[in-house]
Amino acid sequence: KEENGSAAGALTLAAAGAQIPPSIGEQRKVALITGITGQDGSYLTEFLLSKGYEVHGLIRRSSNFNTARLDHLYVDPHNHAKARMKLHYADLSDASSLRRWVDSLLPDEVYNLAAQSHVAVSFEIPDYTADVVATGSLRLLEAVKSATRTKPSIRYYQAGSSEMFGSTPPPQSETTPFHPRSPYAAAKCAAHWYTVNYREAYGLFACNGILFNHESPRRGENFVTRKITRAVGRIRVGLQTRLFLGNLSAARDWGFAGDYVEAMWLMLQQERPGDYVVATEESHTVEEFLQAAFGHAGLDWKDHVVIDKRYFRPAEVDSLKGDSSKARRELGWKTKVGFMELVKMMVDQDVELAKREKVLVDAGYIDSQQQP
Ligand code: NDP
Ligand code: GDR
Repeated sequence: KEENGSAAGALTLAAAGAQIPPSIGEQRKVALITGITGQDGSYLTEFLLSKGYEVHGLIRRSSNFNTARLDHLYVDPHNHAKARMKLHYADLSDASSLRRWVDSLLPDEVYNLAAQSHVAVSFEIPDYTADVVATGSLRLLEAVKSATRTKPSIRYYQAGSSEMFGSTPPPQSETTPFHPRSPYAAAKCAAHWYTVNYREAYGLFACNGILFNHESPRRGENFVTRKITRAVGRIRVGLQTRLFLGNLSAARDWGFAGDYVEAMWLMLQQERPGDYVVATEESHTVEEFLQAAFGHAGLDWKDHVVIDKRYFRPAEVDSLKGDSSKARRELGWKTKVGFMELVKMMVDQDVELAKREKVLVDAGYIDSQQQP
């Protein structure tokens, strides 16, 4: 993979699998995704490519390549005939970059997934979190609004979060009041209302997905589920003994990310725009996740977990459990992967990953890595 020197200054990738041509007389749909290098961005890209879309992703500059979750989709950038995924540099903090790509691509659908998405980190960098999550969404909405003068049919998806419900008790639905408990959640509330406002004020086809936690083997390693399954893998092969965690009594409604990106797309295929809760409607504590993950690997979590105050948050969200009846009824969406299946999928993959790490550690190529 290398940076190409084309005028667009973009990396060009394409689905490794089959080329899906548009039907005769039909134009290929174009999607623009912010946050394409993240967990959801990679699943959404796979999903849209499988539907025959041309996918453009906005990535931010990094001193390291940050496209690891997309590498399996990579095709030589010179293979223009097959390139259906293209990456461009932009940043949610840079309005001009957003406007440039929206204007030049005039996409059919815009998915705003980019965010400083870590709740605990948002207490450390509140100003930056607000700039990217709240004002960044506003910048993108402005770019889309402006582009609708040329192409009125552009549709916009905003990645909202169950964190917006915060301390409001479950079950949480579209009509449940928000009570955010972190700078991240407050910023997501602002983005939510900007999106509603642009729909009401300018008639924009704009939807808020209020997604509950969704995980996968591609989940960032400092979110609690993946932190646990990475530790299980390493403990299983002897690379780690202890796992430091914070509050084990918080309850979350955990689903599979691969299922949730379909709901994003379905929202943009409706006749009218709306806001939808997407959840499994089942809730488990962090301790239950631990029990399930360690148990699946034949381990006892109590032998390894150490409570570390550092991982407690200044304000916690105690209990989340969604009511996604509107999404089931109007979108025909339902979750496919259940809690135990999700835990097993993540543990199995992380045990395999740890086995590969162990080979490199034993050969002296890498140090036994510490947990994030
Ligand atoms: P990730 O943290 O995995 O991905 C976030 C993405 O945003 C990455 O591609 C990241 O780029 C990008 N990004 C961060 N800052 C900027 C910036 N300033 N400009 C441009 N891009 C930026 O998140 P997920 O995939 O898990 O979540 C996707 C979205 O859904 C987020 O908005 C998140 O807040 C929201 N959400 C997630 C839920 C979940 O359970 N996963 C639940 C509800 C909402 P880089 O790779 O360079 O870091
Ligand atoms: P969350 O996910 O805050 O729900 O936000 P996270 O996995 O970070 O925390 C879930 C719960 O686990 C507790 N916890 C720990 N969390 C982390 N990260 N690390 C620990 O060591 C640890 N120990 C206990 C937390 O206190 C919390 O209660 C995720 C993100 O993806 C958001 O972007 C998204 O909007 C919401 O889900 C829905």
